[in-house]
Amino acid sequence: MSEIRHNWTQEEILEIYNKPLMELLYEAATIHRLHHDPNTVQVSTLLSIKTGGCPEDCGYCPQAARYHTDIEGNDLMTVPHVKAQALRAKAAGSSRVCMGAAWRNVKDGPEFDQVLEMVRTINKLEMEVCCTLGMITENQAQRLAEAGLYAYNHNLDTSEEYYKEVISTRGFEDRLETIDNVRKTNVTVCSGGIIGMGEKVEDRAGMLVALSTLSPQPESVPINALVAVEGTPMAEEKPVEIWDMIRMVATTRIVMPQTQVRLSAGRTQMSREGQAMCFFAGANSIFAGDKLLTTPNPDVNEDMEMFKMLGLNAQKPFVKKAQPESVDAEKSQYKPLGEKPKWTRPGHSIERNELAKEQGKTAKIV
Ligand code: SAM
Ligand code: DTB
Ligand code: SF4
Repeated sequence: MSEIRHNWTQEEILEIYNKPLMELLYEAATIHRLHHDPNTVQVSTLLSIKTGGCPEDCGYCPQAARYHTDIEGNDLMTVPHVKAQALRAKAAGSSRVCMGAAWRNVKDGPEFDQVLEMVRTINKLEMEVCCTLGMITENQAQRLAEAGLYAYNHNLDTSEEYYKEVISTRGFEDRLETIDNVRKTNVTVCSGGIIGMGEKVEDRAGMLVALSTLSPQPESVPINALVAVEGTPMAEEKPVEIWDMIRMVATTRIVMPQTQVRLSAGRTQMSREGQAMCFFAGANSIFAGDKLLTTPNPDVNEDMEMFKMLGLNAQKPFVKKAQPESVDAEKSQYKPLGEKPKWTRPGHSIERNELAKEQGKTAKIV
């Protein structure tokens, strides 16, 4: 029951997902207890260091420039600003800061150098540092690792089949390649996805096949419920049922026993009872702070109350893996290569994305 398997099939995963709920919960909770302290939850704070204006067409994302959403775009944050936010997050009980940038991929140059400085700064505050910056090369992953990065988030988002219905500006294989580049360093991998985008249960299982057959499996797997934002192609998607979230969390726990399963976007729509069932089913990390990247998240005090009520404790930093060292910029052994990798650009047409783009154009003219 406690072995790590890298050969899960879609049929096996579907069978787990569709079990009678009580059996699914019992199995997931049992595996959870074999590998983790069930009363400890890792808490991360998200920080959008570069918001909006993204060239990609991800159908779920309010930061894609082509859709007309209400978010306020920003240039890259300064290092002192990031440091101040990290200190706030630490004081509020977070052990990790996850910095997100609305980029397709990382480009070598002053902005990436600034991100590397943010990584060094937060690591020196004795906090785990995570980045989610889009696609990266092996050299860029090495430079992030050398700066003291603890984790890199790069979601597969859904199954390889359904990916084509969500994004046309990059391919599923690009995502796998970036994860592979991160794996060549000592940075841990955080990769998961979103449910509630109109996908079938088979796609949820397909995504879990793709993640669980990675070797090693990702150290962290975020399960997001779609936050349907007005102006995006998925604005009209119905909210995810809590039962789907519980089943997805439990199935993830069973196929990836050692992973930290992160109950991610969508918590504002979930009751405390619903979240408690997710923790019972094996979720053992959350994003805290009243904002995710651009959309709301439960208030920090509410989460603290929930932790108290459920008897949960926030995980200390670096208990799963030692703190990486931060090498200063002047002492770096990796030079930027200025590569221009040929990430794919399938460019096929996705009807709902095209429609939202057209509506976006009209909204911008008016
Ligand atoms: N641009 C980078 C990338 O795409 O990898 C990093 C930032 S991106 C916003 C990080 C992740 O946020 C996406 O992969 C997606 O899984 C999640 N996300 C974005 N919009 C979301 C939404 N509306 N609801 C749920 N999750 C969302
Ligand atoms: C992840 O899987 N979820 C987080 C984090 N990784 C970067 C982001 C959720 C974003 C939700 C929409 C928004 O706030 O813009
Ligand atoms: Fe850009 Fe990332 Fe949003 Fe896609 S998910 S539009 S790559 S910020």
